[in-house]
Amino acid sequence: MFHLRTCATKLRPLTASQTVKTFSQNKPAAIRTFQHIRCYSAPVAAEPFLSGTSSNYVEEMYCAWLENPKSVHKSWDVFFRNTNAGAPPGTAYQSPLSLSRSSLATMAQAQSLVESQPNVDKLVEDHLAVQSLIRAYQIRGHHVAQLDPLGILDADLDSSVPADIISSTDKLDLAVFKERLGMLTVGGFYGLDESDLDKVFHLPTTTFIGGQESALPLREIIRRLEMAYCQHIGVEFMFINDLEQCQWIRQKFETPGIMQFTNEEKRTLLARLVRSTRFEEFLQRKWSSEKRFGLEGCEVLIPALKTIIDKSSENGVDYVIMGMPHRGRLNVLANVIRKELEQIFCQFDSKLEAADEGSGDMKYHLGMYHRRINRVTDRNITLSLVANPSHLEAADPVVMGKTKAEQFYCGDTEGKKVMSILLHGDAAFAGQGIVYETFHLSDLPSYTTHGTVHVVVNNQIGFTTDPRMARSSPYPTDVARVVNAPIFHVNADDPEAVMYVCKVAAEWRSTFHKDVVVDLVCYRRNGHNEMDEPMFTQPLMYKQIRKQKPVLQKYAELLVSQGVVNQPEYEEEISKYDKICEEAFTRSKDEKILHIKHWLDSPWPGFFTLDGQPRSMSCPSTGLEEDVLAHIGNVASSVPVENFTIHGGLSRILKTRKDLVTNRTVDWALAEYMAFGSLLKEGIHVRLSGQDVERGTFSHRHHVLHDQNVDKRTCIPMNHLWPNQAPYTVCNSSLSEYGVLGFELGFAMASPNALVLWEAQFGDFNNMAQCIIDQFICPGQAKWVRQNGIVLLLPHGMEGMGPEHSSARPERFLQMCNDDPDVLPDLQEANFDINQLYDCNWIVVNCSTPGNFFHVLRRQILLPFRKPLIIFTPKSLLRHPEARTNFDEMLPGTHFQRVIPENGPAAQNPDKVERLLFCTGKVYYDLTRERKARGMEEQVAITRIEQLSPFPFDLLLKEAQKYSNAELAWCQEEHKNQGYYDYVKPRLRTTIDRARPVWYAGRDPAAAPATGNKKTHLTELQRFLDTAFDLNAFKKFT
Ligand SMILES: Cc1ncc(C[n+]2csc(CCOP(=O)(O)OP(=O)(O)O)c2C)c(N)n1
Repeated sequence: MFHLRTCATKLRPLTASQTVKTFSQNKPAAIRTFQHIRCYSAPVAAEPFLSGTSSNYVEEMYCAWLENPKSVHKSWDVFFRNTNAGAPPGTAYQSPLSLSRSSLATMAQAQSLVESQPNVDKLVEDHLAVQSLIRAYQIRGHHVAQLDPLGILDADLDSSVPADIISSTDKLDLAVFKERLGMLTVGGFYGLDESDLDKVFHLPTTTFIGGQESALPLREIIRRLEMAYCQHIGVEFMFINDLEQCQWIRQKFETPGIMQFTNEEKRTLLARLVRSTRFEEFLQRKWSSEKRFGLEGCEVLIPALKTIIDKSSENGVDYVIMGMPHRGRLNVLANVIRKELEQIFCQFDSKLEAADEGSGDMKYHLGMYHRRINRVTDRNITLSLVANPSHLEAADPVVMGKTKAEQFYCGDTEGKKVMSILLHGDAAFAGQGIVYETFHLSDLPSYTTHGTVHVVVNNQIGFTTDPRMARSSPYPTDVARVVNAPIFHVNADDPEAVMYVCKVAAEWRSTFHKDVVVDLVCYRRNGHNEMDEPMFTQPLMYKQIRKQKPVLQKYAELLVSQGVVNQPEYEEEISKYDKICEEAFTRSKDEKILHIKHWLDSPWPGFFTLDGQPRSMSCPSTGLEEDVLAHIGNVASSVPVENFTIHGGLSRILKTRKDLVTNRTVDWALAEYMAFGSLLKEGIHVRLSGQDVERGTFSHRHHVLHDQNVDKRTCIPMNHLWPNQAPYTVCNSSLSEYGVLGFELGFAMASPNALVLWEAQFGDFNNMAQCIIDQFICPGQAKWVRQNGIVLLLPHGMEGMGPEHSSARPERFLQMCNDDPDVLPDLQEANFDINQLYDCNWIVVNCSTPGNFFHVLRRQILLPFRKPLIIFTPKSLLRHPEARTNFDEMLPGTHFQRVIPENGPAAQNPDKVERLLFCTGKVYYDLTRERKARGMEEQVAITRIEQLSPFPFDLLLKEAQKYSNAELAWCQEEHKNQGYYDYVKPRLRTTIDRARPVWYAGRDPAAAPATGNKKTHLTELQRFLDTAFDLNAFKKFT
């Protein structure tokens, strides 16, 4: 309304034709998009009926009138002429008599202006009513669409028809229609009645139901609305707050006759349905008692996916990354990705031996990567299905991350070449929070993949649970509304409707680069898996399902009746595919060995040898030339752009950095800078993501500088290091751990030549991402033979900050390490340390010096293979004056130190040492301070284990042997049932062949990771330090 008033005066002096000229210059030709140009005069705006959505309608009328005064009803012509002639507010049009007494007076005043049209008020009202009706269908038509193929459930869990829709399921059955229309008239909602049905109404520009016609009888308007919104497609889109996008969707679904298919397309669709259906039938025949999570009841999924891929390929996409759950996965592998059938079939053979290292996974979890020609578009297309655990929806962010990475590496900044498709079950899509977390990444600059096509296999059941018990939202897809994604519900027993929405979904993605959802409302013909009895819990539904004709049969009959195919052709198509399956089955019997490698979803060409081995089994020095260190240090302590004002406090921080560089030392932040900066120089992309990582939770990092005078002007000095460096990405993430860690894991999957790091705000928040850690990072290589070099930075340390924010839970990571605590490896083996790394499932470190942190980050990339790296990072040590490293320890020839041995007075005279304390991380500084205070530097040696896993047996054996008279003790600041003790103790014992006991100095067992009381914290600290330095403490136990 604001615009109505402001624009009006400008237009007033113009004639209609003059105004038309001005207006049409602003109007794009292609789509009937509605501009935000409001061009009424103030008096018009003051008309009582011009409020809310009705103003749109009148505005459209006005535009039409401007273009051609005869194109609108006479009443409108009079109304607009009166308005432009300057009729005072409220007099150009008169509101209905019934409204108020005062309006009667106003009407009398204006009567002369509208004399030529005594029924103008009724006409305006009726037009407004029709516009409201059209809008009601656009907003709520999907509630009455016939979406359930079984006809027993309402897809929105609500059987009522919205009160403002004149729909009947009998499609304008006159009796029902009359009844409903009558109800509306009585309620006075529209003021329309049966006598209006044959009146002609001008159509607003916000509908496309007219096709070439600008006016239609009401009866036809309703019929067309029903055709567009209440058949087998339910379109949910009116929540989208972008007019162009809404117009686009309206045009796609409302235009009469838009859903047309050629006979060729219909035959292709039938052939795809044949493959989908017969594949499941074949598996059922051959392995009737094997679980396969068949697709029966949603066979249309295969042609649906193929349509999305064809259409996307046509629009320029050449790489599609997919994630999907169990349902129909084998079918997708066979018929969408085109995995060789014999490879799938031999997975059912329980006698096949596994050829690769690792423990493998169930056949319906494995991934796949395949490059082939898309036959429809004749273009190359790469399809990748990401391997996933049973944990539903957990792969969503992983797929997104991998997609983002693939886009990044091929410079696809708008998602035109690489896209993702995510499949979901209805129960999981509604129930799993990770879906929401993933949606919230979809539009963030450093995380967007420029639109994902989501396909929901909505079989209206989750294992045994009815949707009415499984969700509180009307549809399982409502979560997508948060990102303004349009949602296309479609009855999966209407294959052409499904193909149509899939085409539109793919076009939407390539037009707007935003997410879109296709909700395939279907059913599950069998139990949850093939062994399951669904009648126990869904008797009525399954009685109906038993009667349900399979979609292939229905569609074949339809095409035969239309003469598109004949019966023999159809049967020929079936036997052709059955033969393909049979032949593959025969070949599958020749397979003697099962290669999980054939199921790799992310190959890294060139990184390994042809047979998948590392190119070497050594790691070069991770040190750097002094000038490189100095250069990075100088950039890190400067602002590399002109006229950029940074905060005064930051200037001081940069000054401190500068002093460190001058003194040839690094603190933690500088060490990290040097590791990242040097890798960038070597062409390695570095990506650091997590909450507030740009500055760093502890305000130590400051990788993004903010101009204090110019809003949003930032500078990333790391990207100003070298002329041809790799790009550095540092991005504050959404407040999600599960989603963001999953995303970064996916990003790291795409290439071995990137250092991808996720930092938890505090280490304990890693448990919000537990599923990614437990299901992907820890066992990923064992299950799916794919390596991953993701780095987790987990701030950890008992600093009196309470039970939260203290522990990154090292015990959990260590408990999941795959090395044997009781077996001493062959320490004489060449490259023992590298072999150990190669064999482990992940590397767990806790560095006590910035230099070692620098080395381990660089080693992560210089290793000839990739393993996840878990780093417990410090908090107070970030600023600890002793936690510094001299450049000398970072020069060429230096390495990451798995163990930092005692190097003080005790090491000079090891025989005199009475106790050898082993520790890791920050407690080292407490121990050395205490030892010094007690003057025990000759009696107690302190050795730091920097790499906890794989356990440095070789180096620790040397330490133990060196201090042969000393008692051995493990000291940690964590509680006894936490931290590292349970991991370290048996391994230390194995190292020394159990010749000496390994004592414990640390906090007592506890339920919480740390006390909430500062005094207790300090008391506990002092108590375990006392134990560590009381040389009699363990005597009583011997
Ligand atoms: C996170 C998670 N919780 C529980 C399960 C166990 N589970 C496996 S399938 C399934 C039902 C899934 O229903 P839906 O998402 O509708 O897919 P459908 O099996 O019907 O295709 C459940 C609960 C699981 N796999 N993952």
